Amino acid sequence: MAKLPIINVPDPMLKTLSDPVGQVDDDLRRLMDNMLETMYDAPGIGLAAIQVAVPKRVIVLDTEGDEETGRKPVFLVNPEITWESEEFSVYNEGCLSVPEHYAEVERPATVKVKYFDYHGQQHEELMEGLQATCVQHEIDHLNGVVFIDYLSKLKRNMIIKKVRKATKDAMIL
Ligand code: GNR
Ligand code: NI
Repeated sequence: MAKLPIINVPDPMLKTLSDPVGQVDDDLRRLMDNMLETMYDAPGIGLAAIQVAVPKRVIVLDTEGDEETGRKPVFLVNPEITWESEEFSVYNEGCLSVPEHYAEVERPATVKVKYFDYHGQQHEELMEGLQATCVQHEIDHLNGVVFIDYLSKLKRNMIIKKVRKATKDAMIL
């Protein structure tokens, strides 16, 4: 497995509409393994392929596991939300492509998600709580949307400016 570099805002790649995957093969599984290692290393609870500069509709999630009790990775290929609750929940979200900035985002509390797994098997599953928030955040990435897009233009521009500066400073060090 290999750790991949994560791109940050305002990289225009993060605005890309990612392409559906044609088939789940060994090359795709290698990408998913590398994404999982990258996510655990960050550390994060979700990662979309576009965050490692690959415009494919692939997500990895692990909102439950930890090092002690064991990892619970979930791989989602071509995920689609087929139902969402009328009830909303608010979560203070962060993003590995927007390091060190957090903001409250309101999303449907429960969603039903149809997807193909690591072996190309199809599933349709109800997700709630943090997993529901996270899967919606990741599907947004596949559609070129980052959580700061839900904030005011003023807040978004301020965050982008700070991340850009921090990214630049990190390159000099
Ligand atoms: O690690 C992450 N934590 C998180 C917290 C609240 C809502 C969404 C997330 S996803 C984020 C990792 C990431 O950037 N995925 O795209
Ligand atoms: Ni993110």
